[in-house]
Amino acid sequence: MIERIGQIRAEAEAAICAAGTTAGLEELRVRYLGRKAELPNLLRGVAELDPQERGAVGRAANETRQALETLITDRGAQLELGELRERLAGDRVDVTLPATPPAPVGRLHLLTATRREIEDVFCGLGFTVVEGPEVEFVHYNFDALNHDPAHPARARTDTFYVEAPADPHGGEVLLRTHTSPMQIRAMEQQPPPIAIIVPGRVYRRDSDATHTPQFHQIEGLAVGEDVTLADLKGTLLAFAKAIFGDEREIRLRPHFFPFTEPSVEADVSCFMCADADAHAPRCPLCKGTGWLEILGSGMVDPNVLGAVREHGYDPERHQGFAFGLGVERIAMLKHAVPDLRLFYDNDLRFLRQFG
Ligand code: 2NL
Repeated sequence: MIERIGQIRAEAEAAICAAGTTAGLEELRVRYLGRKAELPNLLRGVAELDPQERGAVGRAANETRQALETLITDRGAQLELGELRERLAGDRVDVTLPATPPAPVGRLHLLTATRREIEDVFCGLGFTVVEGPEVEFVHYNFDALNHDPAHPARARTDTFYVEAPADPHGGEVLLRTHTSPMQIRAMEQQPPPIAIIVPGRVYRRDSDATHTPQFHQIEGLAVGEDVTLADLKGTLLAFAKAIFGDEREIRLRPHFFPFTEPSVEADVSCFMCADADAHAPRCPLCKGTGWLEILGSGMVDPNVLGAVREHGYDPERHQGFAFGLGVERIAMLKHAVPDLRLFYDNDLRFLRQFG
């Protein structure tokens, strides 16, 4: 019987060492140590053996069972590790591969791309971007900006008024006609020095080939103790070069705005004639003048600073410049878009040409 136990042990050891998978190993465990296996059966029968034989057989069988259990546990750990490694190698996911099918990414609308381009230029010059409400109080949209109550822009025929809860300033509520109201709000929140731009939608009662009731503006404001008209000119020149090309020049022409004094309109030298043949006929973009109007600007009127006096702006001590531009106008000039309404038709044949 001792001999038989030795045979079982030798056979089982060889089989366990040769097992190639955890499943195969489990079968061996059942075959050699399971309830119906020979060795456990033998162990159960030890009590019936001759007393002389009992001790030696019982010891040999027990030892063998323990040895085989240890062997199975060790081999099992080895096989499990190997199988885990194999699974990990096989299941590896390359997260840098493109998704399938490739996700359609679309493109930015030309107005969005232009707005972002302009924002980048002014951020590079040290301005911060701030945004504000499109539904405004007359106080922020007109009064604080030195707009005379009789100014035509305030008329029912020019501006969208809104039925809304009473304005704490006692005035009416409207769709903002420019983004300057947010500049007043920003000055209320931040003492000088300040340098911000405010992009956003604005609304006017206008509708023809060159006007839509809603369009996009970017206004800029820089106020400190020594911000001058020269700073305005340098800022606008840097802007014009960044958007229209490094060869561009600008010129300022006197103008009038209620919120600036002096006020100027800024022109950029025409990039179409500059790049064209010197003998070309009258330039279709600048109509032969050599200049393109790009925006309105000026030195902030002291009355505007007076409206935010309680927030640290002293018209005797502080001064600065402001400007306002139409995003549509800049995009039309830069990309020779012939009609403003193309921006809003959502015709993909137009939109796909950009971005
Ligand atoms: C245009 C050009 C302009 C401003 C906007 C402004 C804002 C503050 C103070 C002073 Cl808070 N000015 N904005 C200045 C000049 C021109 O817009 O063509 N507007 C109709």
